[in-house]
Amino acid sequence: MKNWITLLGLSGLLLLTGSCLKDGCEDVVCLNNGACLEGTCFCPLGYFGEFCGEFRYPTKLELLSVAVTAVPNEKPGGGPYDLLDEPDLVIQVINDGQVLAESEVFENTILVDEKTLILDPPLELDLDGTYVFEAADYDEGGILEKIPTAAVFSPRLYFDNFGMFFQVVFIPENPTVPTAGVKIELAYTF
Ligand SMILES: [Ca+2]
Repeated sequence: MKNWITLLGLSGLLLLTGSCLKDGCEDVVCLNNGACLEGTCFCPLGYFGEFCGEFRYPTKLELLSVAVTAVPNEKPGGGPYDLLDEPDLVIQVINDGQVLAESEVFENTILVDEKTLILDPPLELDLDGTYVFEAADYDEGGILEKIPTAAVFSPRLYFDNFGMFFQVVFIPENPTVPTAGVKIELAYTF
């Protein structure tokens, strides 16, 4: 059965390739990285209209998850976060100084291991809001020591500059943060 499906997929691909030669796309220009098929433009997320020329912001934007893919080995001033073992990672979503969501404590995190805060239900974001995805080391007594990630997300600014993405990856530019990575997943409603 698996082979049969593969064959079907292959013949479908051949048909598509063949029809592209005379599919009415010669005079069609799809804007904003839209793709033409049989004379019709298929638009990337966020783009609409016959030729993908119209951009729309989502009417609803939801945060599904925040993954920390890496954190620095040392504090910005030098020295480890935990003297005896690995840092205990907590992931926070912060807006206007308020913690909107917080992960469990991932104890003795191996630094290269990806840890994910899943928002269930998803967290609705304000297009004009500014969100900080923070990592922290959890210490005895509930003390959180901030680990710089430089992951600041302003949806409207982001869309204005980069268009729509399903996934946003933050790579800090601050050289005092040797390695830190945060990856978020979003859901859009138009
Ligand atoms: Ca700790």
